Amino acid sequence: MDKPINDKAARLKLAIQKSGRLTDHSLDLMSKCGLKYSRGKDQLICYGENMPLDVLLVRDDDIPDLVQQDVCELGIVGLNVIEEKRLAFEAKGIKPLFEQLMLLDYGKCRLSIAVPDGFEYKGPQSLAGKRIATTYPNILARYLADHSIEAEIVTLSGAVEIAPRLGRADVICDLVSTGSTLLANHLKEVETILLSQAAVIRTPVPVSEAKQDWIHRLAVRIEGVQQVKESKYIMLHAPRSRLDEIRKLLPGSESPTIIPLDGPGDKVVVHAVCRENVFWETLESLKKVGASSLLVLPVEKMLP
Ligand code: PRT
Ligand code: ZN
Repeated sequence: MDKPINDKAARLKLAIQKSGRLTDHSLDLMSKCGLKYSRGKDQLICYGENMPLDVLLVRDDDIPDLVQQDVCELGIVGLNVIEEKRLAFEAKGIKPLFEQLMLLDYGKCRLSIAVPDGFEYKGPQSLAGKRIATTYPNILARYLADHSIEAEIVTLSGAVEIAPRLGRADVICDLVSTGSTLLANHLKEVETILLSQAAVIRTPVPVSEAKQDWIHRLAVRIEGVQQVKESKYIMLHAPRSRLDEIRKLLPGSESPTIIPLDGPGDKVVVHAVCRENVFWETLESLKKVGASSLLVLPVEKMLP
């Protein structure tokens, strides 16, 4: 039986970004996992009403530290922040006390090196002796060391893309998603040094059985939420003789359920969960091989 949800010691704490690119996605994900919450007066904590889980709203850079200090057992933050913190701790001889539990399907971006228009870039060695502005000094230092490049790292807290114009750096190393910020600043992306997306981190410190049970339940629900986004439930009628062709056309589906249709003839009903979107073209192809009465439905929840 579930522990009472107001048992303080059994309540999990999850840190998410307070205001930024990951905030809406992360709150939405928690809602889809079934969490109902009320927001505290200071707007810094969302108290879970139907799960023993409270959500702390903080700056994204503080999330790994909160898990490190055991203030929160869980956090949602970009791989870029996780990796930078991990390397920063390791450089200081501190063991990182946060580990990746699962990847999330949002916050996708890349950490790249970009050079100003006119810079003659012939490969990573062109960076030797240059000043590189970044907010990710540890990830950049690792990249330079891996490529045996000696360059000066200029650590900034923001507005990295204007550093070359201000004469503070020769090139930059910054996050990119669409690339339009680079374009607007006359910079060209030349190397990707890290691919990033949001991830759930957790403490490696053992937690109570009740908390562990909820971490597991939450992870399974998150997995389910991510899977249903693209999934569709498809139903159709088909002649039994064309089943092999129909199976091949169903995108990303496991073995479909086949039910004989009442009445004369050799028709069956096919039900399948497709793990990919079902496009009009697929339905047209299914029809061509004899399918009829096609129905595609959204999937709301899914548990493996
Ligand atoms: O206040 P706080 O410290 O919490 O927020 P923040 O300003 O540090 O972070 P925020 O909200 O900008 O980003 C949070 C996380 O979103 C990052 O750590 C990444 O994991 C992820 N993310 C995804 C991005 C981007 N895409 C992104 N495009 N973070 C930043 N950017 C920047 C990029 O550097 C560029 O300057 O957005 C600008 C626009 O990008 P383009 O390429 O689309 O023009
Ligand atoms: Zn930040």
